[in-house]
Amino acid sequence: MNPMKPVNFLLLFTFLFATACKSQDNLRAFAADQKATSATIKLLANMKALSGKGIMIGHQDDLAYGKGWKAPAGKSDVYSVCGDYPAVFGWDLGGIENGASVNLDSVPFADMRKYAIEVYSMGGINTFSWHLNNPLTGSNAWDISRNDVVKSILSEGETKAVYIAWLDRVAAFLSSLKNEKGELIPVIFRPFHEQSGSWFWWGKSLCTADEFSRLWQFTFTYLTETKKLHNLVYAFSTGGDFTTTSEFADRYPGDKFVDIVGFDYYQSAGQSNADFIKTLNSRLKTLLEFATANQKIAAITELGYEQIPDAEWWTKTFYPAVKDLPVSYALFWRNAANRPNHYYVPYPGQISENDFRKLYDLRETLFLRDLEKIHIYK
Ligand code: BMA
Repeated sequence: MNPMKPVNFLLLFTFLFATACKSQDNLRAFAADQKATSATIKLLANMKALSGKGIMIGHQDDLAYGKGWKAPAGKSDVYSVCGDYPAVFGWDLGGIENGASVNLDSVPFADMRKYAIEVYSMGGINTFSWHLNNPLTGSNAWDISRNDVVKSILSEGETKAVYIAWLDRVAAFLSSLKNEKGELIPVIFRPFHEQSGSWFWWGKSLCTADEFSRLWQFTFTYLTETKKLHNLVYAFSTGGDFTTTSEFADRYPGDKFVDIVGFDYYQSAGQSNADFIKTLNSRLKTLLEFATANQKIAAITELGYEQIPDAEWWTKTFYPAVKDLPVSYALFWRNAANRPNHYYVPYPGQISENDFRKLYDLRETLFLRDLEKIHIYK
């Protein structure tokens, strides 16, 4: 544990000053939602200004459960290892569409709301993905038995009505995220992820690029205009299977509908560290080319090496792949409480625990305490 992690104050204050000098109007020009709340615009601007100064480290479901424990223990595996929380906290809305009280990974939505508000008040960032069920078959997100789901959402019919009712529930949840003054908390919304693969009903071989874009645009317009929800930062995230910017953007719905661009990438069992570094690094360079040209924030929206079977993975494999690149954040996937081999950050006693602390100690990796100093919503 090293609470004295070195911080480059000069850089932090320089960027804060730079951000403060730009008018809200200038900053707003780059937001997908032109009516985004000023705290949402500030979040975007600060994320942009931070990119290149340090990479924020995130963890899915960090406060809800971890290796061998489940709330209400009130723990965090990241905190147990390095004495600080992640900067970015991932949550998943899967199940909310049915009015369920817990999500697909058994996190009660009432707790998720509480955690997200807590994260905001500690100065951290929340990002929500949505493994939503299949609105045509009623089965789960992985049900790819029909290739006309997106098409039927876009037609005037029953599936569209079902999908709209689901969006209403998502909107109700996201609009319940308020601070103590009753103001909406800005959060990242990352729907329809990994659409470049074909394992979810919204995947590549299950709809055309045009249908996918229209689904995204419909969702965006419904949430912003019909539901008047203006606290969302929109993240478009593909799988890690592209090599060119045009492959990356195959299903990109357009600059007016997206704030963050990213992709999900995992080290697979049997993949060498060298290959992982090379592949992740080259995907990031392509992503950054696209992000720069389109003035978007770039992130690794999901990442990890299941069970981290390498004691020095953090500083010898992960960090070399991202070093010196202006990537905003990397979200490591969940430490499942109910699947013993499904974890992506160390817990006390795990073989990579010391190395994770070394990653934490690097000036260029940002955790919650670093964000506390920045005031990312101001
Ligand atoms: C997957 C796995 C599943 C989980 C899903 C949604 O990658 O972690 O166990 O249900 O994400 O969080």
